[in-house]
Amino acid sequence: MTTLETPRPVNDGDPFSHAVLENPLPLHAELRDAGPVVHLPRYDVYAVARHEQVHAALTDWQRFQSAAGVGLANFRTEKPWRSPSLLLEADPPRHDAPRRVLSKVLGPRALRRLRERWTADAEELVDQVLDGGPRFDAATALAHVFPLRVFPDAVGLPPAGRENLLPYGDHAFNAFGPHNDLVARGAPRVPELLDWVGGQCRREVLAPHGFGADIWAASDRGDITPEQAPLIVRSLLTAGVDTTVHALSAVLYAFATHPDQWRRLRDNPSLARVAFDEAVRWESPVQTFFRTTTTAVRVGDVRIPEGRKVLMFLAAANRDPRRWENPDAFDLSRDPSGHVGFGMGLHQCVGQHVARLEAEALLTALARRVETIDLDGTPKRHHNNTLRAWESLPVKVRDF
Ligand code: HEM
Ligand code: OVM
Repeated sequence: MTTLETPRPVNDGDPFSHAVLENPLPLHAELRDAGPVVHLPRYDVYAVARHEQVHAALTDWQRFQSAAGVGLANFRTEKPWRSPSLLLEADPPRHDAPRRVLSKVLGPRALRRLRERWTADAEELVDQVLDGGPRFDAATALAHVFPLRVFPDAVGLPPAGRENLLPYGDHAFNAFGPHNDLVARGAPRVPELLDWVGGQCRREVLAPHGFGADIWAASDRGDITPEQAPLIVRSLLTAGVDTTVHALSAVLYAFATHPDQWRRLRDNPSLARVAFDEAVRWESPVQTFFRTTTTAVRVGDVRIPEGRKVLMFLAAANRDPRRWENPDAFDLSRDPSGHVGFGMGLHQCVGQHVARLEAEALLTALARRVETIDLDGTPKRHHNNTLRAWESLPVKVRDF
């Protein structure tokens, strides 16, 4: 052996263990500090955790592909648990048409029609919850409820079976990780959930107006094929619920632990959107995604061979002190743009305007009625291989 070889940084940790899912911050710091890229022998994958390298991988779809899956499973050699997403798990040119259609369907014009209704729905929900008294669970009473009140209606789903949406999404996000106990626990319901979700994507089942109908209309125009339409609807049902639920929990937790920032939002409700993006940076409801190298790639001094999985730590990049001043502070006066909580580049979240509108509606409604919001007991994490989530967030508010 020559002594001239640069040692490849290694980390023995398991990003998907319960200890790390409970508190991933120490592992994130270790990975960032170990170097621009770190090998994880536990899964034989490469990890990037600094903002610079995460951003670079996200925007280099030619060398860091998605079509081999954005989870640990390599679709070149392993059968996916469901047919791959036409958006998330596709590369150009196949990614292009579905992406164009969904960007339009979820774009500013479509959302303008929803704003008034979602604002009224948020006010009604906040009134209902506050009528029950000043103590409640902000996760189960608000964050878990609001997206389910507004989003399935906007898609045009029938009422029956909506209780399947969160379990389906939870499993889908677990399935990006290794086959650990979290995946095993979800597995028994997979056939039933796939069946139900598949059924909801059919044209006859969807309301005549809504995101679902708009996707089918795009197939009438020939922008996508009729075979693609149901899978694009499926993307909404997979990615559109758990993400916003946990992002709303994140922003509520942030405010419950930063009373000075709540005060600022109350004084200036137009900060609601910045507050939400800052919470997405700070908490990163979607913690990680993988890519697969299409060629040998050099990152720093390390050569990643072709066909290898690279784990991108969005959450670690979003708190990288090399990129952010005082990264651990939840601070409405910072400019959070450039965070990678919604990804970056070609696959950057196509539903981010939907998420921001939900957050703006709920935060504005809360700011109108709630003077102070404090933790009222110990919050409890929900563990998921990809999502950072709360199962319970007991709070006490002062209403006025
Ligand atoms: C893509 C996060 C809400 C639909 C993504 C990606 C991230 C993300 C990180 C990039 C994936 C990649 O690069 O491989 C989030 C977060 C949300 C959120 C944190 C809430 C705060 C939503 C909503 C919808 C949605 C509400 C649907 C209405 C999608 C879809 C993609 C995507 C379809 C794939 C886009 C593509 O590959 O071109 N999201 N998302 N997301 N998101 Fe979201
Ligand atoms: C999809 C999708 C997109 C983003 C996230 C996601 C489960 C799924 O297109 O199915 O997570």
